[in-house]
Amino acid sequence: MYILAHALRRIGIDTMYGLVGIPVTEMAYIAQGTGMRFISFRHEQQAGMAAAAHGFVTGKPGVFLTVSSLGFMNGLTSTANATVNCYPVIQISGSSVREPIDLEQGTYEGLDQLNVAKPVVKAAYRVNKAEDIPTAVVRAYRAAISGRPGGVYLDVTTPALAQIMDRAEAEKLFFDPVDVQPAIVPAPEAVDRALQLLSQAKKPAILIGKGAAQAQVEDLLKQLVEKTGVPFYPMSMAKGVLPDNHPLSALSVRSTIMEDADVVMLVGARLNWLLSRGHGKWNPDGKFIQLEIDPVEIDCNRPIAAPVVGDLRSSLEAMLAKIDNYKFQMDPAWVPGIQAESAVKNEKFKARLAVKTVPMTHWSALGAAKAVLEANPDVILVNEGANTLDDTRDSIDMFLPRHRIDCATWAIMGMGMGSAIGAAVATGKSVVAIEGDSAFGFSGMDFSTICRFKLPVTVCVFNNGGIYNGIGKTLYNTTDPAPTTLDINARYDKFGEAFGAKSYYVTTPDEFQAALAEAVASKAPAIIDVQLAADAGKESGHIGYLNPTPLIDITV
Ligand code: ADP
Ligand code: TZD
Ligand code: MG
Repeated sequence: MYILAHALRRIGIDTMYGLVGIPVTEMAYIAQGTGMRFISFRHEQQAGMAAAAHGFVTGKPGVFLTVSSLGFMNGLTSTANATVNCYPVIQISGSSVREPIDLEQGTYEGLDQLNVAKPVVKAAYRVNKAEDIPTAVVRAYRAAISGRPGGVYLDVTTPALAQIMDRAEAEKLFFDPVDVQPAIVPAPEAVDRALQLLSQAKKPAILIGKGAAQAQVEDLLKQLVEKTGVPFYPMSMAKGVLPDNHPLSALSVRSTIMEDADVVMLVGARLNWLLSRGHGKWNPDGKFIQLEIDPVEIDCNRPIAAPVVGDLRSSLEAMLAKIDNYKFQMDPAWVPGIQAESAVKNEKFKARLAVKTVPMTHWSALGAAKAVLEANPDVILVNEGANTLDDTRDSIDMFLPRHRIDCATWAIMGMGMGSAIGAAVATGKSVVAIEGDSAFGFSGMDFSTICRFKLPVTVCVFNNGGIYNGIGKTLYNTTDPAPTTLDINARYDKFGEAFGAKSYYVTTPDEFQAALAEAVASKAPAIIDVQLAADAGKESGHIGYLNPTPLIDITV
């Protein structure tokens, strides 16, 4: 265990998230003994979400520790989610003695964890003896962070954890790995091909994804956008890479970009379901440039005319170095058109948020939140739900990179408390989590972790009484609540009382704004029950079209 803790410290890990028990309890104490922070959770999934947020905001792997069998499985959902989202994460789990697991002899918490993990993580390793721990930690670190980042599983068996070694012998095993995140420099001809296409475009656009946020290339993107004058559209977690109020932001005119742009340059963004996989509204004659680290991503949905495979820093540097060799031929009406359309849309949106509807809708509540969050641009915003997600993303402008964390590529509920904790611990900054009442339910108990560690996190629960809303109809002759119905009268603020945090119950936009401003200023744990109308919100928020069939009223 000492070897594991020291190997992690040696590679720069200063925080471990986790939930202890046999066989890793002492591991957590020992980690603390090396000067590492150990943030202990109520559920492993949240420890994993915290590690993921830590990875996203710092660019270094977030590490979390779980016990064997179910603890491991609870955590694995987060490691899988990290892999899908390209967040660098290392899940370290204790596991039982191997022999009785392999013979299925019914050992304590026996599970072949390595093989369960393998299909859903970027890489998985098992350490059976203490001598291998330093190498295993370095391999896990490299796997998490190099190339396309992802979730890595490190299985540490009980014998390896328990093994005692001579200290001097153990010290000889440690080493400092060289160049753990090597630059991947794009081919010069790929860079020229991309610049050629971008410069000849009449209606070009740059689409920024969360890969760009993670790669911390905001300085280079700013140069590229401002030098070329090409408008940009940020994906949800790329909001703030360049400020949302930048004159070249096309945030409000996504459809125009999709339908009219002739060349779109994807920067750390995938053409996945979030972008209709390149079909639907997209201009069928439009061409794509893709700056991407993983060569296998290219062409996965639409042919990519100019792939630039490399790490974003190297690729953007290479493009900027050659950009003056190219004459940009953008249609002079393209950007003014986008700006004029944006101005109209922004005005409409502003008017919608200004209406102080009571009982509150998502919009009237967000009008209040917007005032506070935009006055505190350095607050990190965590956001999940359906309507609560979509409407918050559309309402709250971001001005700084890596300040928005949400349910992302898998659209999962249950990232809220963990992500808020990871973001607050990793950065020391204040966090506001805007949560649907259903979304909050998945991770709510880890609000107590926010309180135990006295983190500057304010949780706002948008209570409309259900999944999508609180007016789910009971279609058949049952006395049970509708499948989407939760509790419109629930008082989520009582969590604050239970765990010693500031708590507020608000029913009007003005009350919400005052409470949120006070809670953020306090830099202490706080929870606000934001009482919405039960009919606020529609099925599946903005993605109702993905439901296989509309909700129909058939009595059988
Ligand atoms: P979004 O959901 O914001 O569109 P995605 O998660 O779909 O973003 O895409 C992020 C992409 O960025 C992934 O394909 C990933 O491989 C890529 N990526 C991550 N880090 C880097 C990097 N340092 N350099 C280049 N590409 C990167
Ligand atoms: N389970 C998991 C792990 N992820 C999911 N995405 C879902 C279930 C299904 N789901 C959604 O896609 S959104 C959502 C669920 C349960 C909750 C929406 O309700 P909410 O937000 O209260 O969080 P609104 O504001 O009422 O829409
Ligand atoms: Mg709800």
